[in-house]
Amino acid sequence: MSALTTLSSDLLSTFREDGYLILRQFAPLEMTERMLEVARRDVAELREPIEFEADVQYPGSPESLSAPGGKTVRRLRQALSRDPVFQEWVGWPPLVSILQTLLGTPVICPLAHHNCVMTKHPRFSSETGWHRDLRYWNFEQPELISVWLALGTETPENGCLKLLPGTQRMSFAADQLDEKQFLRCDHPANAPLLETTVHAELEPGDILLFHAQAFHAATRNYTEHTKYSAVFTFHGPRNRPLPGMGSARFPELVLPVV
Ligand SMILES: O=C(O)CCC(=O)C(=O)O
Repeated sequence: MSALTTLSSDLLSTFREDGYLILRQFAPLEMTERMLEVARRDVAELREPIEFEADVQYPGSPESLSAPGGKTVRRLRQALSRDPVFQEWVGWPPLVSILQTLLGTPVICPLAHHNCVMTKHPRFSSETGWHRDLRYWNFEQPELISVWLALGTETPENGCLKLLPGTQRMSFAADQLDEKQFLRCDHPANAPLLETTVHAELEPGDILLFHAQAFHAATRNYTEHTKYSAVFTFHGPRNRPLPGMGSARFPELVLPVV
């Protein structure tokens, strides 16, 4: 099977309309299996840098690093520094070609955001509320796209990502969000929007592209098996992190044009 390398105008319109797009059987399984192997090794060895479930203190998180389950990994950070397979993935020509269509050339991968393998473990995973990734990012423009690659099956039972289509184009009143910029589920104005929830169910090798302004969330993992996903973010040539801010604390990878 050869990978999709160009986005049809229909797929492009879908992304622009909904703020997300799923491309099935996109990444070679041989590559996803190598990523999975590295992720399992690094979780087993607790190879830093790691974000633990206890660090985020979301509903379901262990209370502290020393509590039961405290050392449950949520995110293997800095994936690009863990193994060449991640560089192979972000520079993989079919992926870069699609990102070029969406973002222009060259495509740039910030090392400060995502650049990780997200893991969701059966016993100690947490609930991620509805949020936009841009709430804590600092760029000149909001135009960034994350690519979520399933390394295993992702379903509502194991905490797949959920999205609210079209929210990348919407504005929200301050009181629709809580103090941490999560969408308030008890706010009457948010109720109709929450009914539009879409679950991004994925199989290994499927990718979900989503805009940094698209609201998304996920539940904990209710199955017996850990879920693994490789996640990277990209922007185009006319966007830059704001100097002195968190998004500029790491360099960025400029991808060769394909
Ligand atoms: O898998 C999850 O719990 C959600 C992760 C997420 O939304 C994020 O890292 O921005």
